Amino acid sequence: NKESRSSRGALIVLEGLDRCGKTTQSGRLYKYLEEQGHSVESWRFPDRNTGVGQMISSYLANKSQLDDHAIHLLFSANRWEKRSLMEEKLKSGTTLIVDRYSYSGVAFSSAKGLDIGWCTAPEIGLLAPDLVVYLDISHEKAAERGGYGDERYEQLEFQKKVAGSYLALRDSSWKVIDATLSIEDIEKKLREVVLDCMMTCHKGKPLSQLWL
Ligand code: 2DT
Repeated sequence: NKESRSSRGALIVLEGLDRCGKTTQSGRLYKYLEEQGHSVESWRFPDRNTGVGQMISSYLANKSQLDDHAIHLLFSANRWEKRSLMEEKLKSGTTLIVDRYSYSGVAFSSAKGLDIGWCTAPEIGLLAPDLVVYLDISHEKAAERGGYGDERYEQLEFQKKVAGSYLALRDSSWKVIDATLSIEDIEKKLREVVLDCMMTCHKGKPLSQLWL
């Protein structure tokens, strides 16, 4: 109907340590929402398909070296290059499920020792998520799941630091879900918070900007 066409989609972000189940849950959520007849897309950052994304991908695979600040700015640029499309999609009524976003940017770079204020600066003005879901798991439990690949950040000690950075970034608006629950239980909790958020956006909650 006309009303649902003119209402906007929701910007849903999933965050958490490597192996916390973000990708599995984004996929299941996407499938569910689509089956329910919603207009929905599944996104992820880094988006490795762009030119900037290819530089990031090569860095993560240890095929190139970059200064910590430089790679931070590339991750940020990778979000900026998708910003207008993101806004267009949301305004035209499409809900976006995004696997990692600005918080990964700040958490991973500040885990290397970069100043948090410096890390957030280039992120100012990106679209603010309507919902951030944090899939909560300790770095030890995540590592027990195995399947850490060979990418640069997939190491126990570093993931421990990232967990600390996420903890510093979390605020009361984040929905924290215990990532050690069964896939089905997590999925159920996720659906609840997401449908609730989509309803608020549908009712006219305005889009806002990050870190302002
Ligand atoms: P995936 O394994 O999820 O593809 O992530 N990262 C990600 C950053 O350091 N900064 C960022 O801004 C983003 C979005 C997290 C690849 C790795 O890149 C890290 C893991």
